[in-house]
Amino acid sequence: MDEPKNVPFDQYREYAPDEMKERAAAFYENLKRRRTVREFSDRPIPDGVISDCLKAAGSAPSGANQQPWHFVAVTDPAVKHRIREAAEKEERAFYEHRAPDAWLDALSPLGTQWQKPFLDRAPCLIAIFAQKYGFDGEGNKIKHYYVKESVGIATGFLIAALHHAGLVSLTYTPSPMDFLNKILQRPKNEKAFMVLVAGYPEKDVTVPDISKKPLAEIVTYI
Ligand code: IYR
Repeated sequence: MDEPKNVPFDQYREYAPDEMKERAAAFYENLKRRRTVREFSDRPIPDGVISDCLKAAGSAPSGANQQPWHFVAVTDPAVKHRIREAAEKEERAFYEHRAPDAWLDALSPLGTQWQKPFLDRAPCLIAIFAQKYGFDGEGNKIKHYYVKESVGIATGFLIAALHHAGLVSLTYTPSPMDFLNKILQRPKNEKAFMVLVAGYPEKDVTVPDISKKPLAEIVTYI
């Protein structure tokens, strides 16, 4: 067992209460402008932006700091197209056969359909993989803890980072997503968690007229 080694937490910054209030409010004001967008421009993302957003994602907390994630940033049009073809095959089966009516009803305000042109058009598809287990130096399997929670948090950081940079994203989850391992050559210990589509919104894009639950509905103070 490694002995724990602690170092001073120099990066911590305390803010005076007024500044704290201001920051908390400003962060919310910024984050609430984020919207999921389904129509993307084909404008490329400036160099280095996706890498910095991925660094932000990789800074997320994780079970036992195992960082059980892998991100594949796809900008190659040929690879994006293969993803589109494989995803649309699953989506078509979902919309035309597999989805129960109740699920289709729940989706109707979003106006989704099996065609996914954004998979070709958006400049970057970030495939996020969850590592169900890892390996030690000798190639033995290592159990990973709280994998979904960890990858979910990292994905949240990534969505917030993209928004902060002035890009939009779409949390896209075709089901099943096994085709991503094949196309992106990811190993068996990794399971696709989500595709985060990233880029600029299409010109004059519209978004569904939906709202978030009020605080009173989502919070209990005791
Ligand atoms: N994966 C399908 C269906 C879908 C499911 C949910 I839950 C959504 O919030 C949106 C879509 C699709 O992307 O069309």
